[in-house]
Amino acid sequence: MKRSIIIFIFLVIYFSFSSYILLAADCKKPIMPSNEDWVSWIEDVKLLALEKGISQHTIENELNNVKPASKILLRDKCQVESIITLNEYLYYRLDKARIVAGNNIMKKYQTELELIGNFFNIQPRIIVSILGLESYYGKNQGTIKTMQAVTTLAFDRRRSDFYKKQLIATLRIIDNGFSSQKLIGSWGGAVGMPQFIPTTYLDSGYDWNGDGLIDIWNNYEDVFASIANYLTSIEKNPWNKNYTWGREVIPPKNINKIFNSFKQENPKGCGAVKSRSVAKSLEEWQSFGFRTVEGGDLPKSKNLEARLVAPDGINGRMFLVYPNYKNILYYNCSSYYAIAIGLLSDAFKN
Ligand SMILES: [Ca+2]
Repeated sequence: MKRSIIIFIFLVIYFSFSSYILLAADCKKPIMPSNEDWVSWIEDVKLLALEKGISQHTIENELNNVKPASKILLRDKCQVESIITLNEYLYYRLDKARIVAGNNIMKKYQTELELIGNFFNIQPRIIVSILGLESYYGKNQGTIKTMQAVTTLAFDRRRSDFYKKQLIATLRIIDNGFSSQKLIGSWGGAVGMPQFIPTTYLDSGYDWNGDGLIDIWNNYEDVFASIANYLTSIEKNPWNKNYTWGREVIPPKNINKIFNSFKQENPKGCGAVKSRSVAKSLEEWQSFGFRTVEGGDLPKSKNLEARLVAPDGINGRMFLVYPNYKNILYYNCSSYYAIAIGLLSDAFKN
């Protein structure tokens, strides 16, 4: 008996320590590639870039001198997956200063935002909300050279297609005439005020002021138009300006009994897309007993389908989200993120 208790205690201690060691090992100073490994890998990248139509000039200029950066690997490996509630997440994102700054942007660029909103068929407050969360309206764009970020991450995740695509896209942006010295952003390779990854910049960047450059680092008009272009050009899910993103709701008292019946069967897409419930009309949600946060009836929109989102489970805050919400998830597939974008955009109205 005593012996088994001792063994049990030993195992508990052993496993707690070994998991701690595993966790810490990921976060230790990263092992950098040898010069030989790096140079031989760069030669492969050069061949790939040539194949993809990047000019010899850009390839030589950019890839001959690029070196991996340990601080980028350290950030990549040491991302803390903290578990926080929706309210904790929102506390740092829906702060008063951010709402005031957003309202100022809305006022300052009212004419441009109206034109861009009408052209792309999207509400300006959604565009400004994205800008507010991505980079605090352009203030926090990152200071890492994108070429170095994507090359380091493409090497470290050699089997990852994602960063190899970002590396080729970065070379293409430079090839198109953008100075690589000015091409800076986050350690993860996101650039400019909207924090686009390089492939998104190429696909959705928009030169609104017509000066021949898609400047998402300095020019607000290009930034607004690029965000609008991205959110409204998602295949099979056009943005509908007649509707908003969704709304917070109060569930009925019997939510425990009916909650599971709303789950999608065999859902497809990224995590937050899958975690939305099945679609029902607002009338149906009303008949189940869902009400607005003020306790009133849900709006009577016959053609609008809504899905229930409960990011903190049955005891947390709940939302009925409309089809536009899915487009926000394309920007960043996180329920917390999309809800924060929606609520921040609502705050601008007042
Ligand atoms: Ca421009």
